[in-house]
Amino acid sequence: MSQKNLDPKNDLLKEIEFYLVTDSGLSNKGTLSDVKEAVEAGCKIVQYREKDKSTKEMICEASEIKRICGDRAIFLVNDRIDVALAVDADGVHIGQDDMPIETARKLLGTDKIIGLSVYNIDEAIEAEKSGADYIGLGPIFDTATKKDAGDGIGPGKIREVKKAIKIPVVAIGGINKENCESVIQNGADSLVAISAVVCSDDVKRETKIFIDIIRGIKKE
Ligand code: TZP
Ligand code: MG
Repeated sequence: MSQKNLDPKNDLLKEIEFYLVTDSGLSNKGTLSDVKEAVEAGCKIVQYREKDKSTKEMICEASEIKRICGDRAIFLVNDRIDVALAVDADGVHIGQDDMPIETARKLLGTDKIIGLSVYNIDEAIEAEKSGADYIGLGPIFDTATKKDAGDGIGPGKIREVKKAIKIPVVAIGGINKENCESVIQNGADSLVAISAVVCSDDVKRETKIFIDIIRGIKKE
């Protein structure tokens, strides 16, 4: 599936700065409010990550998120390919223990975006080979948000992974306003900061700050 590198999806995903991943457990004002505020702030990609709700509730919420994203942001669903298909999301984000990429691709088709979580270079190379449109690399720093994420790999690993693959690299895990510069300076195309954004009392303000920092560094 190396023709994916020529796909316009690749360019689109490289233009993204701040990537919102929802977390209803950590959220201060709720998932829908977080999505709305982040998209209003200029966030161009949203991943609906929900671990505690029924399929029925997820389909309902995912439809709302899709509506809020509209033409302004790409909308992906974490893990649940069935939910992504049910609401015709733009794609999915899956992990190493989820459905193999090739199977997910068969279900979703070539137009949909598939992102894969990876922890190291070998998994990143394998992700690209199997047709992932982008990788989520991390945790970059230690994080309490995902209990089984493992130890932070450090921002220097982003540079090594970037050299090894062509698909976009989204950095995730323990990223905040203080350490995000090093993440972009090491070559990440975009970054996720869950707790740093959804725990705040002003998701719009925090998202804007991240976008400004990332844009500033990318322009340097
Ligand atoms: N995958 C790897 S680390 C992580 C996920 C979902 C959690 C990131 O959350 P935070 O709060 O930005 O550290
Ligand atoms: Mg997963």
